[in-house]
Amino acid sequence: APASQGRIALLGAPIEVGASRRGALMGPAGLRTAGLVGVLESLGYAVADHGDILPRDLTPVDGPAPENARFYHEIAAWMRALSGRAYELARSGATPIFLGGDHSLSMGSVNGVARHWREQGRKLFVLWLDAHADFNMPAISPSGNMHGMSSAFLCGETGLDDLLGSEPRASISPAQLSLFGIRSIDPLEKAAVKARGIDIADMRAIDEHGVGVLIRQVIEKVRAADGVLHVSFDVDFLDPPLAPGVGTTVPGGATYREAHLVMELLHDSGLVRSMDIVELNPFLDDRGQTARLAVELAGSLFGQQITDRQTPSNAIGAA
Ligand code: 6HN
Ligand code: MN
Ligand code: MN
Ligand code: MN
Repeated sequence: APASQGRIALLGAPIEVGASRRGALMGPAGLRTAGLVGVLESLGYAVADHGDILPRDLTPVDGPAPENARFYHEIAAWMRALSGRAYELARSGATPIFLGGDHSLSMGSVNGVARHWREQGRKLFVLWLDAHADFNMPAISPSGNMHGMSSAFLCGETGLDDLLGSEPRASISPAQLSLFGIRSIDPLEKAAVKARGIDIADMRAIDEHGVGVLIRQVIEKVRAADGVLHVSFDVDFLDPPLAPGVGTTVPGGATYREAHLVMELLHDSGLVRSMDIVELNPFLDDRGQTARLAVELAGSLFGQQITDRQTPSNAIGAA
């Protein structure tokens, strides 16, 4: 194996009630079956698989629930557990990868990681690779599904204020969020993203400029602030024929090479400190192809190279 690249910590959260379709609870198992641990070990990392948080580990939450937030109590219990575990894993110095589970997961994982970096005096930036903006809140969501609310929650939007209970909330500023790959956004959500000035590379921008230019802009923003980066990867970022194993496919997503290039450039930046892989639904997948592609892309994010040549002359940091 190559020289040690450091430590990666895996933590699964088989949560699915944030989405309208069932099956994302099989996501962590699907990613393991597709060989996630072996790929990361082959790249030289020491990988500690912390298994899954399970419903029996959760402390039940009761009390009033906000309107239009489906399965609020269950999700609150997951997020309190996840935020605490994410904080501890980040603090341990490992690079955590959170295995979902639907995208509500990020309300806990990113909050915990952001709390750690806040204590270190570093700003955490979040790159949201997704077909959707996930910037709804209960007051504006057309579905009430909480996986469509996670990026807004992380930016401190109100309406789920008690979600984390006694877990410290570590919101990011809207300027620390970058949405990337977006092609489905609800009308009031669109207005909210605009009002907050969220940085957004939608599919039209990607078509016009290419992922290389746009990802470099994200990287430069993080670097200019001496920040670190969390990558929240919703597999519906990918074009549906490549990645059918997700409940919320939207046509016109990232191609195979666009997705790999995003991950390769992010790796070369040296800024990535944590990741979510969410929304994989093995029940909808076609012979494991989506799970395998998600694992391949994680490989690219953590240093898999096609060849070992020097990075191209337009790489970040090149003269
Ligand atoms: N995801 N905007 C829609 C909603 O129901 O709020 C879809 C959200 C999808 C969420 O894919 O993580
Ligand atoms: Mn999402
Ligand atoms: Mn999505
Ligand atoms: Mn989705």
